[in-house]
Amino acid sequence: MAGGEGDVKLLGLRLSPFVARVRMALDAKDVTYEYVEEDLAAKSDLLLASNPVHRKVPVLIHAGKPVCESRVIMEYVDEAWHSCAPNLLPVGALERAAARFWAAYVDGELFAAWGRVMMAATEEERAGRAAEAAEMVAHLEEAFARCSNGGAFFGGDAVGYVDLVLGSNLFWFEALRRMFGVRLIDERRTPLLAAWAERFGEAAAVNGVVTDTLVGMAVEHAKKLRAAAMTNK
Ligand SMILES: N[C@@H](CCC(=O)N[C@@H](CS)C(=O)NCC(=O)O)C(=O)O
Repeated sequence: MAGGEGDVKLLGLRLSPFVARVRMALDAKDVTYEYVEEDLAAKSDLLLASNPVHRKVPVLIHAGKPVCESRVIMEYVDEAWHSCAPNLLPVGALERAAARFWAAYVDGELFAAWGRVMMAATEEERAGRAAEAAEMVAHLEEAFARCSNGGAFFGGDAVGYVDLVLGSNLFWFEALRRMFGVRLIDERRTPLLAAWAERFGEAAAVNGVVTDTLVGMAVEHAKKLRAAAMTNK
């Protein structure tokens, strides 16, 4: 194990972007860990005891101590395995602040926005919601130009914090494209992000976590969520 700092366990859910980013962060730093898939309809005692406040995945358990909330976990992984390349957060204080800002923007705004695209009841409603999400993605296109400094990733030459936070949503974006033909990142409107998404998909830490099978699972899950929402109307 890289870092040699004791046992690492991750409580997760394959379809969760919050979990996927943590898995990719651990893989990027070559940290060996045990992955435990949770059933959110019957949460394990370990999950409830480890995250009694939110009762959500992911939870990282390192040497018996839990760390909750995906972005907190990523920062923890970066610090606990600081000697293992790559650094997830940039080195400079201003660059770190920018990375945290954009990661919070993805989670606080874009995540809910693409969820609304997925759950729209009519094509007209979906078009409006897709336009809202596209505006957010346009901000991220500008952020990429600034943060990447001409490099391949938000983090520069290597996949970093913002790459993993945004990139962990990409398999859901692909599910939206397959289901509804909605392209949140597209070559015409957001050419930098379109090229970035290609590179991100090829990065070693991403392969194995985000797969075509996972996109298929996301499509099936989205269909179930939509059916449940229609029945509850
Ligand atoms: N802000 C949290 C969000 C985690 C989250 O929403 N996890 C969902 C799965 S995608 C969950 O565990 N939900 C269980 C529940 O709501 O009961 C993070 O970044 O870790």
